[in-house]
Amino acid sequence: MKFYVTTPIYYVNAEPTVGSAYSTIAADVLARYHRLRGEDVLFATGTDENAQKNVRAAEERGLDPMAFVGEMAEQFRREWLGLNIEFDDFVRTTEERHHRAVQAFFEALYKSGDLYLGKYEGWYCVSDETFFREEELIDGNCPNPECGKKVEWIAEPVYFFRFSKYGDRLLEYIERNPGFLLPEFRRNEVVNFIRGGLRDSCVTRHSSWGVPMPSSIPDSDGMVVYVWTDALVNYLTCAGYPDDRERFERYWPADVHIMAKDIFTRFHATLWPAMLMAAGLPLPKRVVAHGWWTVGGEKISKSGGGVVPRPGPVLDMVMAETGCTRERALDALRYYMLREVPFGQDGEFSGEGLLGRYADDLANDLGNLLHRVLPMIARYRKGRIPKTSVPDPDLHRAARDAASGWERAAKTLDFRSGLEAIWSFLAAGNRFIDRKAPWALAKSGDEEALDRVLYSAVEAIRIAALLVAPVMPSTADEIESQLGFRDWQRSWAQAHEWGLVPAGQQIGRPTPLFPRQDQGGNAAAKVAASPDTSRSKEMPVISIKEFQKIDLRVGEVIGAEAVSGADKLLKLTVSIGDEQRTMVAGIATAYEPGDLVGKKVVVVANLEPATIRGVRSEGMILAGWVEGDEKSIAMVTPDRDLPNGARVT
Ligand code: ME8
Repeated sequence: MKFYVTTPIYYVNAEPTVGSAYSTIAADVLARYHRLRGEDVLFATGTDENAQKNVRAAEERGLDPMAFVGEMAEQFRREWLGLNIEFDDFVRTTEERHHRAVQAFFEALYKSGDLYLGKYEGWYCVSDETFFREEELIDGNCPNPECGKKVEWIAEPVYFFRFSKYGDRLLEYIERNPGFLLPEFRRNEVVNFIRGGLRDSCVTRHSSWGVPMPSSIPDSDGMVVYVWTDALVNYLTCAGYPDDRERFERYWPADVHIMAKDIFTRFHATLWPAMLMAAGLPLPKRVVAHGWWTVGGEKISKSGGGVVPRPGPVLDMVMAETGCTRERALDALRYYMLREVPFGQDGEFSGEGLLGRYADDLANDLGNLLHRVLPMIARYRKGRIPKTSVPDPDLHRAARDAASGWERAAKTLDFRSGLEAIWSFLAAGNRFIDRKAPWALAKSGDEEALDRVLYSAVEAIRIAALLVAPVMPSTADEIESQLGFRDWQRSWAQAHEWGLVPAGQQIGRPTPLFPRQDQGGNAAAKVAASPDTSRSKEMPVISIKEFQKIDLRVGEVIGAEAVSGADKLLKLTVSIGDEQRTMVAGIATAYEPGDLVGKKVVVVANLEPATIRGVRSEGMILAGWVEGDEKSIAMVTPDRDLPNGARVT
């Protein structure tokens, strides 16, 4: 059995956001699950580098495009590794192997007779890398409501793909393969799009940036393949097309293509299958569109304006608010994104939502189960797992139901339902302990009954760790280690078995999985306040009235100390006139506490207080930084001496 899953390949015009992380995490979860099932998994992701918008982004920064895309691709790769994404292939569309694949694919299209030379006259949006007809524009601009940017007029000889010919075949294919396009409501959108009539699609551009058309195709001098066509072929490149036939036969067709709704209907659900039909290649088995993550109702976009939550600062926020490790914060983020909204729907990304899931589902339901049981094993059985062969039938059934629930949900990428099934099982586990009251059994001296209850509870925890492993891999490792496993080989089949924890196994050191601190902090504000220079140019315009709501004051640092357990935070005492405030500031990478006393700073005096690492913070100190360089953090300070408490306007 093989399983080939893909994410979109991302434009490298700006750094990844939690939006781009979403598709990648979803693909990683599926890949991990299928690996646990013993399947031969190919999980491919990568970067879409031949876009004009990447060149523009490089030019804006005064950089050479090739050097720029290389650097950005590396950033994406590192970001995914940091999010514990276990991809098997990372393709860059500037790679030679990809050029080979695109050219071979175009030769196949040309042979099919479905490529013809024509002239394109029309509009092009560089931001969306999409052609539009005059009547599609809105006020002369890009009709995509998320974009609305200026379009450019193009008149050039190009190759067209005879897309119009494939409408009926596509409709028939969709009809015959109900699981091909998901979710279902989007399938209907695609059907309507096709019924509305497909227009032949322009598949080349005149440019020096991109994959050159193969020289065997006549009159294609100076032409490169249109970036969307080139990008879609990446799915073949990773499967070994065209040279590695063995690999290609093994992995193609892909089992699942994952992407957001914006690139589903026009590209992945219609153009791509039609081109594959023309080239005589099998179609992917599933094409699945998820929704958009938004902030304040606006799509989170790499280069967009407004708040751009990026994974790093979001994890920092979770760590600061809860005191957990980076690994746990990451698993919390992975869990939150898949549990919070049904795959396919849009969702509002919020720090409060994430911390709510952390507290309720992770610390409470999952963490509690572990932390109730392990201390009892330590206390009543000297840390050794008791021996018994009788499973608790209800708990055993609940475990099997959870495993089957996840399996069903994974087929249609219904992650939320899959996690709900697992969480019903965790609830059953916690109820089991309440009902059986092992502490009472210990008191009454019913040793056999106590063994049975403790062993069943441990088995439930082992299975829970396995079930959550695709979504929260490092948490599963930690739970297993606390159960005393060393080098345990996980496999999905173990979710249906009972009695795998060896009797007599010595448990590990119980440590809080998802530690808790005051959850009352203003997490949304902190996500929003994560330093981010890339969005500064396109921040929304605010009125003077809105600005005046911010109470900025001159303050003087009169005390500074480290915050225990947090290397980036300092606890400052700041005098703002009549008042002294405690403020926690993430500036420890750039300042020693001793440097700060006596410094004048500018503070936001009316920020909602938040508890960070157990310290109540009553304001925010303004500082700037060069993104990614924590040593560059510099506090804002008045140019001339001003009294403490003076207003800054
Ligand atoms: O479209 N919510 O690249 P891209 C959810 N290069 N998902 C989001 C998101 C959000 N707010 N923002 C981004 C391209 N994504 C092309 C793809 S594929 C052959 C070529 C995710 O960098 C989502 O998967 O604009 C979306 O489809 C993808 O990033 C777009 O990334």
